[in-house]
Amino acid sequence: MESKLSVNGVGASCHDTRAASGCGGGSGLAGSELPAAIRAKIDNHPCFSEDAHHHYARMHVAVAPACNIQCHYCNRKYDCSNESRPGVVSELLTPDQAVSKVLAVAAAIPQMTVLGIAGPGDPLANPQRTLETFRQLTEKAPDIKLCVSTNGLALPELVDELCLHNIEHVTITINCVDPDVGAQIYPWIFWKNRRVTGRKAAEILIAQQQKGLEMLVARGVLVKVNSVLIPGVNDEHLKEVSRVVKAKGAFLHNVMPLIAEPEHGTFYGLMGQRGPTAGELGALQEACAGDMRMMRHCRQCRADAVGMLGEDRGAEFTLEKIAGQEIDYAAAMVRRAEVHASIEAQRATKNQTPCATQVPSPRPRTSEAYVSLASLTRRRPTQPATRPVLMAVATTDGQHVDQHFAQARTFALYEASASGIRFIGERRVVHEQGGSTSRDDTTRALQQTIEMLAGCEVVLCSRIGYEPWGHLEAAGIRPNGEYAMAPIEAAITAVYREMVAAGHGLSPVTTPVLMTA
Ligand code: CLF
Ligand code: SF4
Repeated sequence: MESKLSVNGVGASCHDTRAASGCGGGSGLAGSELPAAIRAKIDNHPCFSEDAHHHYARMHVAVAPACNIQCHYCNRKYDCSNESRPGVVSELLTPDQAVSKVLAVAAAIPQMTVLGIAGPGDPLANPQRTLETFRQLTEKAPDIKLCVSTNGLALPELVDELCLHNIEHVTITINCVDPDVGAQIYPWIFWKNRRVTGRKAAEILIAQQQKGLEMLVARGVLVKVNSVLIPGVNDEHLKEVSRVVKAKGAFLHNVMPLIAEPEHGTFYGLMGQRGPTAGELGALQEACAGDMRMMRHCRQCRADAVGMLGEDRGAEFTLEKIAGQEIDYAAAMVRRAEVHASIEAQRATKNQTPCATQVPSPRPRTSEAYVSLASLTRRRPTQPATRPVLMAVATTDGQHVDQHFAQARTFALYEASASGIRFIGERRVVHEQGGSTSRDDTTRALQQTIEMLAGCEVVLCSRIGYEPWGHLEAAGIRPNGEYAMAPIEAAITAVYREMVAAGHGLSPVTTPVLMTA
């Protein structure tokens, strides 16, 4: 269910760069306060530990095409948006193909520690394909954590089998605990060989989700609950959801913004249901945080995503590219263990560094939780400068990444480096055509925009179409829609850090100034 690279829509949750010292899962509890057994489970899981996502990668394999329910925010031609965002359809893999791909990625990207199955439909509505993939990987790649994300309808019946495959991390999308709310989100479910609609459908789904949650917790599995925030439908209600799932032992709550655009062809998209504003999302996350540990670094990634969160290296590992590769996984495991040990040594060193990189407690409010490079620099004035990166931001309010690339006429320019973030000014594009929407004029306007962005390495926007994405990349500018609605400074900080991690000639990832977690 995690979907693919943004073609139409992107939505990203707030990015909380604050860190519990060590390996806290999200806001609400420092890692050092967690029992050792739980720390061991989340230490290198990039979704369950905010800190880990700076160091470790995940990958998804799209082996699960079918779904057993209908969500009003889903159109089956896109991947499941319970834990993802709409995009182009994933390359569907057989379990054998998926396993080959996982081994190839694990050998090439030793930091990849987690394999998730999250779509493009519901993994547990495709139990044979999902479980066969897990079964093979348990045997062939025992050093990879296995993770699954589900709508929960089929969960209780499969909990024991999931545990057989050592699955220690499960995500359940729970948008409501009240069937009257559920009836506004789910038109039907497929249950015991028949279609059930309306309130009854929601009642069954909710009961199955809650039962599955309880069963997993009883077996020591860490459960993350994802909730899609749908203004006017479940916004107030999600506080109650948070309270209920926390009481039942869920580890983490991830409130994600609804993405609903008419071009997605979803019920909500077509009826004009809006998604939340950044303020609404932040306020709800903050309200829920009183009750529960919150995830704020979700990137709503694709069902076939590969790499660090927010990064997608899937194109390097297509079936065509991995065909015929013979992976010596025993050798790869040795190499992977060395890389992991080195990462852990770096993390240990960082955690011993006196307070320079630590975020003061008590935990700041959401709007203050973004630790800017600049603020870190103030605490480490001797940090050496490195090559600056120019980033353009499509923004309407000068504070958030909130504008579609195609609608932006003015871009705010920022320079990011290890020394901090600096606002440079604005660049404005004046399109020469007279407002025509002909293909030639649209292409010319795009070229003018790209010329205007000369010198920029990254352009941040809330959404971007497939075609401009390709043109920007061809011009050497990296489009980034991962931080829709996020505060600009937080988004730039995160992107810069990802570039460092990916090796773009910037300061090494060990640079203390960037280690905000
Ligand atoms: Fe994948 Fe999900 Fe496992 Fe992570 S993603 S199945 S828990 S390994 Fe992570 Fe991606 Fe957000 Fe999901 S950033 S969409 S929360
Ligand atoms: Fe779509 Fe909902 Fe099924 Fe996911 S669970 S594939 S969002 S209908």
